[in-house]
Amino acid sequence: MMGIEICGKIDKVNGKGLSYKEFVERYMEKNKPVVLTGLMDDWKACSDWVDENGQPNLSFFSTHFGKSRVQSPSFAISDSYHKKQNCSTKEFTDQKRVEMSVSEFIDQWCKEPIQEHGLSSNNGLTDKSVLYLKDWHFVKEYLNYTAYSTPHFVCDDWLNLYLDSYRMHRDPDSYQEKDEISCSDYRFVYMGAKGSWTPLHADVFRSYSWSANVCGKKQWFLLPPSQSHLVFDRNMKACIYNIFDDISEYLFPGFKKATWLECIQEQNEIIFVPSGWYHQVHNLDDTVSINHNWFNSYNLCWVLDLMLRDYNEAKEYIEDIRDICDDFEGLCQRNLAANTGMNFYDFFIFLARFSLANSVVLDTLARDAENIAGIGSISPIIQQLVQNLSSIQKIALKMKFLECFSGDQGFMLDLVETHKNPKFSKLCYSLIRTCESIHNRQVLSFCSKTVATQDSRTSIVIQNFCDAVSSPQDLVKYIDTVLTEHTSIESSE
Ligand SMILES: O=C(O)CCC(=O)C(=O)O
Repeated sequence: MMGIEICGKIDKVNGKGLSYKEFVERYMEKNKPVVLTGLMDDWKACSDWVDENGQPNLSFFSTHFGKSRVQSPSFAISDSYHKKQNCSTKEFTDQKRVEMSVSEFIDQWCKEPIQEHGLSSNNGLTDKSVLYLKDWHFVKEYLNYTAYSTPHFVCDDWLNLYLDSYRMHRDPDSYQEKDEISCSDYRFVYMGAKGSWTPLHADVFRSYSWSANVCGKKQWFLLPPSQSHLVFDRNMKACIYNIFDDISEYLFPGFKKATWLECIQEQNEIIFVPSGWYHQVHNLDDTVSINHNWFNSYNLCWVLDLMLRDYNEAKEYIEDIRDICDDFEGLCQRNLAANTGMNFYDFFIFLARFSLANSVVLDTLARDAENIAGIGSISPIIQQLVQNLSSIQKIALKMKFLECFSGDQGFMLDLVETHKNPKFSKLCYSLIRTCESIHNRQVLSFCSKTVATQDSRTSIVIQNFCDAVSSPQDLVKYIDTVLTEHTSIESSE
């Protein structure tokens, strides 16, 4: 491959022969990519969205989902491999996006069949435009059409689970109704003709992602996080946009030293992209894929690290107006939310609500362990809830020292109020279902009554604590109380 050094391939493993524990130990915990096969057999998307010739069933999309409004970046296909250009440093930019309906997107796609990988009659210097439909919130838009089921390997997804009940960030000044879908979750459908591509990037929140090819083929180039500095310029500000551009050695002195993993992802294969791996992706065929971003106890520290970095950058940027600013910290938090998708307060509220959900479910299961015993051991679920809480506690400990939590922030999470809210019950149910799916146990029927009715027993941990959590320090203490309570239940049995 021109210009870059490929040093290896990515493991391809049949998911049917892999246990969840093996997936965690070999890939999730080690932050190592893998391609999983054999996990999409019963997906409706794999029949409905693919025609008899194995091509994307575009008329099915037009007929059933044609009215959806979507974002589609457009660009010259020759950008992807062949055109020499001087725009290799598009910091903070993505491909230019145009809003259109799915029907319009498909009409355009059908009008412009693409030639071989950008190799056109004039030496690849074609300016033919290829549209790529990205970040379509398909699941949120079509709740009654179950196109696929998330494989259990990748379902411990705190981000989407939380967003099914709450919003991550709502800025009252800039809030718009249309944000409702666009900020609603991180579950997407991508559709692009052969030659469409995604520039080099690491994922939002430094989350994990998984991407499943329902139709078509993708080529991935991945760079381990230990080498991410090599794709930044000498000031560590701008990131390379397209690794196949003619990259200036003066501007990007490290780039030549980068060693990449390459992978061809075939139809019906799912790639797991770990946290902080920079990657560039090319559609080698007309392709439809499903893509989720997510985080959990294994990569939560990546999310905080990114936020700390982005926060320091946001602060540095406006340092010279600190003295004339009424609420400098507030402005930093607003800028952080605008650039990163959430600020420290949003992240903290998320951690606090999620801890409360874990503690309520833990409390219910631990107390009902005897009744549930008939269905087999629930200890893997209990262990997971304890692990979730411990990982949040570690993050809260690091957040204790942040400037934004030093004074009276004027916000708090009322535990009793939160617990009474139906949104919170929904979060608890989803958490239980996730645990069931990961550990292959059925426990929902044993906990649903207590979760739904906010049985007083489930509030014991709350009652033993104070009523509200308003700082990371409180959250650390709250989790301590929950874990101590849990240990005492266990030892009394
Ligand atoms: O499929 C693509 O074009 C990009 C997907 C991607 O970047 C991701 O899953 O993180």
